[in-house]
Amino acid sequence: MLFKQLFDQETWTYTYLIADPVGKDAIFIDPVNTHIDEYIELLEAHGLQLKYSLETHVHADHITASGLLRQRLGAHTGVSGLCGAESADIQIQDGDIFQFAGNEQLRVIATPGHTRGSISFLWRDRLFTGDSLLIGGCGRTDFQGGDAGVLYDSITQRLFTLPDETLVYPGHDYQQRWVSCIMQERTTNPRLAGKSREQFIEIMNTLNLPKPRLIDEAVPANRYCGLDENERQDAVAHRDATPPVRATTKTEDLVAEAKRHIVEIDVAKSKQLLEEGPITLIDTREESEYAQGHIEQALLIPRGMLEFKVGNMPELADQSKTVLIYCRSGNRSALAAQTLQQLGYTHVLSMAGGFEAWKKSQASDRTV
Ligand SMILES: N[C@@H](CCC(=O)N[C@@H](CS)C(=O)NCC(=O)O)C(=O)O
Ligand SMILES: [Fe+2]
Repeated sequence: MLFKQLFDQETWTYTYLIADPVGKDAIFIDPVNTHIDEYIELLEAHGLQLKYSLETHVHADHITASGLLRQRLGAHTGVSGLCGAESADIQIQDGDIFQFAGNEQLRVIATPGHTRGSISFLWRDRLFTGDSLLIGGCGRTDFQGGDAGVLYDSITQRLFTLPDETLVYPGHDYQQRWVSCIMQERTTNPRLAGKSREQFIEIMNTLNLPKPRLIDEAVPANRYCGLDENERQDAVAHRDATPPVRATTKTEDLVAEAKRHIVEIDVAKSKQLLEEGPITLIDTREESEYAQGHIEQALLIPRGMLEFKVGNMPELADQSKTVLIYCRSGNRSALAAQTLQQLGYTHVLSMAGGFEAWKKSQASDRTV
């Protein structure tokens, strides 16, 4: 097998290539968009066929190359179903197994904590931890649904229980270290070795790190596999044309599942509530859609920005205030409503039929 650890100097990110030089199947883990040409050259040099481009999480510090690899090479993109990146081909779940190169298996271990959707991948004796476990450290837990207690549980219960000799390949290293192993991290990682859950939480909650430089750009873009707004339409078209590669959750299933957990109201009821107030109205479409027309008092929070913006908006400070969300047709808003509920909002509503239905009802109001 061919295994390469690649490094992005700008963001200190490691990208991994695992490939079969005979059967030609290849997988990328955490590719960085600025290296797309280099990746293609590398694959071509070995005559490889890129089967999957997978993410350990929605990154905050760099933009992924997954969307470009899908566009250029037809690779299937995969990211955790808990990341809100519905344009990815595969919504990865804990325990999933990616079969490649005959009998090779890449196993998914959910390791939430750095972000809600963080996962690690295990291939043979090699563990790709993303930012869940770094060499002598771990990812921060102060954004994207991060939680220090949850990260402690992920690391101690899911990763430190793997065989001692398992090699740890992190998502970053800021001191030019390349690889570690489970025993080394379990016994010497200063944040974890001999530390209780409470001590770990205390350490993580007092890090006071500055925001990653690219966070405002990277998080929304990575929700769309790193593609910009103009490229996203193609991405969706590609997704729909992609035959299911494995029995994992597709976007339609996620929407149906969300709708089982949230409350939908029709346009007439929405109008009534808006008249009665007080209520926060959110438009969760993209900026370009909002610019072409929106409901007057709606706040724009594109779906990809939701978790990220929620903490900074005074209109959303009170989690018990009613929030009504709409999108174009009612699907994205259902997912967004479920996300807000998971974040602790208690009165969240999604407008069935979305802005399309709203416009129709305005038109019929006028003809009455
Ligand atoms: N200086 C870097 C910081 C990036 C950063 O905060 N990285 C996250 C991972 S997305 C982290 O957890 N870093 C751990 C640390 O800095 O100890 C930047 O601006 O991009
Ligand atoms: Fe990260």
